[in-house]
Amino acid sequence: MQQTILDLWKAIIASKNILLINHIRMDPDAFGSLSAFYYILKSKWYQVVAVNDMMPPESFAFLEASDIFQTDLDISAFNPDLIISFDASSLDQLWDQYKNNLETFQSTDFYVIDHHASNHGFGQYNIVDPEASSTCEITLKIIEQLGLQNVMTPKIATLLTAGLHTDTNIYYNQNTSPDTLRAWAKLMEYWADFRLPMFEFFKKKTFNKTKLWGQLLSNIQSLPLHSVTSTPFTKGRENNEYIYYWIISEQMFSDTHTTQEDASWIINEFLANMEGMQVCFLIYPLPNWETKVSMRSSATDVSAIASSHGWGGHKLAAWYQTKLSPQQTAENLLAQLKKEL
Ligand SMILES: [Mn+2]
Repeated sequence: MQQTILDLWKAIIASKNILLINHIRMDPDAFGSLSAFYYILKSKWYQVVAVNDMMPPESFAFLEASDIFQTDLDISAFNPDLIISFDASSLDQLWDQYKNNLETFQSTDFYVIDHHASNHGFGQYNIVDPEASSTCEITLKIIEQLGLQNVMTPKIATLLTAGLHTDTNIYYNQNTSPDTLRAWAKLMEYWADFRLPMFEFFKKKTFNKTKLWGQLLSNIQSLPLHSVTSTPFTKGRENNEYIYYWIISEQMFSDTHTTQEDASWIINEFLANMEGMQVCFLIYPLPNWETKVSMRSSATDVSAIASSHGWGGHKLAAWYQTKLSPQQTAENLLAQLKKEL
């Protein structure tokens, strides 16, 4: 990997036009790693452009880098000498920008920077480290290895913290390593405004969202599993494993002037942290009249349940959609879970 990073630098020095790309429906890691590298290259006077099929979501605007992205660039006219991809784990994730410019991609030096274990190295050159928490962590490593610290700014450091924070769920999930924390410490030393992305992506609550969450909190449903024989130690909490769930109705969204986006985080914030949680799920209606189910578990393989409905996810976090009503979906899922648990 070290050699590939040095080769990347040689390719950068030899280039006039550099094209940066990241995965479709970009997340803060894809956004932060690409834009941090964009500003590093810009400060060295390179001709750099960033492309994606979609502009970044409105919720990234506070990072003040969204305007570097273009969705309708004529890539062959730009005629890049070097293409660098950020946080994409396969070619599919580069979507139409890749499909519509196959010839350019295949005839240009193409570097892939990523941290997904499923990435088999789809670039001509690959800087892929599955041990890294995030592509932002790898990007910082590249910047330091190439001795580019002198062009680091607080803005670039802040962009990199966005990917570290979100891909580790604020240094909580299993992506978090001692190297991740060292990277965070370095970004603090570069004067990253590290609290800003933390607030915007995790802590911020709007008034309407708080009203919706209030309705949900007071309506939490629980179903005890596996009754444990009463002993002096378990007395009063014989049922120590539960299914916890919420069903959100269309009415709740309209009463509180909220949308699906306001609901999605509550499962991580509350249901997933309930004491004795074996499985938990959140069910809500989508604008297309379908119903979305989001599941978490402490050990049960919920991705198997999701794939039985034609969807997927990870062992402990999975999701699916159905055409049934939220109420009917909940009844079916509870019946399915009771059979499995
Ligand atoms: Mn990532």
